[in-house]
Amino acid sequence: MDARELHSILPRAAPTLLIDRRALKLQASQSTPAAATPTGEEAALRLSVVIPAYNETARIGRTIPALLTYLHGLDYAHELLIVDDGSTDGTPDMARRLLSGEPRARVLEEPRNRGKGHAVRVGMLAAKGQFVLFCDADLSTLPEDLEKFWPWLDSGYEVVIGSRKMAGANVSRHQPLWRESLGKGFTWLTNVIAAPGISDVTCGFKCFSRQAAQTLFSLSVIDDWSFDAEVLFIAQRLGYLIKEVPVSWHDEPGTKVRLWKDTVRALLGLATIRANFLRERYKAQRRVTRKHT
Ligand SMILES: Nc1nc2c(ncn2[C@@H]2O[C@H](COP(=O)(O)OP(=O)(O)O)[C@@H](O)[C@H]2O)c(=O)[nH]1
Ligand SMILES: [Mg+2]
Repeated sequence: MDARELHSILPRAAPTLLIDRRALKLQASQSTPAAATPTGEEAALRLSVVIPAYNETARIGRTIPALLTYLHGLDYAHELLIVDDGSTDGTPDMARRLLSGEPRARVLEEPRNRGKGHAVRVGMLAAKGQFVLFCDADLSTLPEDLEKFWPWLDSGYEVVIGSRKMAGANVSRHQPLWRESLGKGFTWLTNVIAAPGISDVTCGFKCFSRQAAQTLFSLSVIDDWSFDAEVLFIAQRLGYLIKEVPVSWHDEPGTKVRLWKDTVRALLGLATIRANFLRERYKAQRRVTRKHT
């Protein structure tokens, strides 16, 4: 992409420094655990892909080979991390089999099931790439959509997230009605209670700079389905600019979300975010994000 093409997709506004006013309340004296400065091989590793996986034997037989095909076609160094979330169906063994002979793939195993948020956190903190993408094990959004993220990531946005709700998104197969409604309701509530201005809080396709991933996931504590809201809440409080990018979505049947249990948990999660904020649990070094240069 040449400079003119890049310019055409960047925001029209002049480059600005953005300071989240609420972030000013945060004390500069406390710093978050910083990412260790990457060296050598790690410095050359451009991308880490993190996949949380819970009882996914019925789906990863198709999705891991598809993901590998995409990754093998990349002309930059990358790694793949599958984080097994205490599966009882042999998911880690199957993942290891599918990844045998892949030098840059790892399977991390959690001893018990704790929820998607926990699995994503483990992967994000273990990742060594300059940018870290997490996506769902069913690849409802195809990894090819990452190509739409690069111009934003390369221009300085550190939190770039997929949206199924923006103009330009292509939902070729919807989630079941109850599941889609749950996501929409949760996004609405999150906008009101925690992180305003996000069109799709729960889309399982989000990419962070390594530094942002280390900071945000070190501070986050929620293990369940509401972890996205917490991470976005902290990101906004710390002044990270969040860029939403329309993505494609072809829903793969077999959601692991349970209607009542996960709805209650998600609501409790939003309450937890507010409570943690009041308790200054998300205190961190004040941050000023440059929009782009
Ligand atoms: N629902 C759920 N998903 C988990 C859990 N741990 C990891 N995951 C992964 O999180 C992703 C959630 O996707 P999915 O079950 O398709 O839910 P969807 O959001 O309804 O599409 C998948 O990669 C799961 O394997 C868990 O405890 N519950
Ligand atoms: Mg799914």
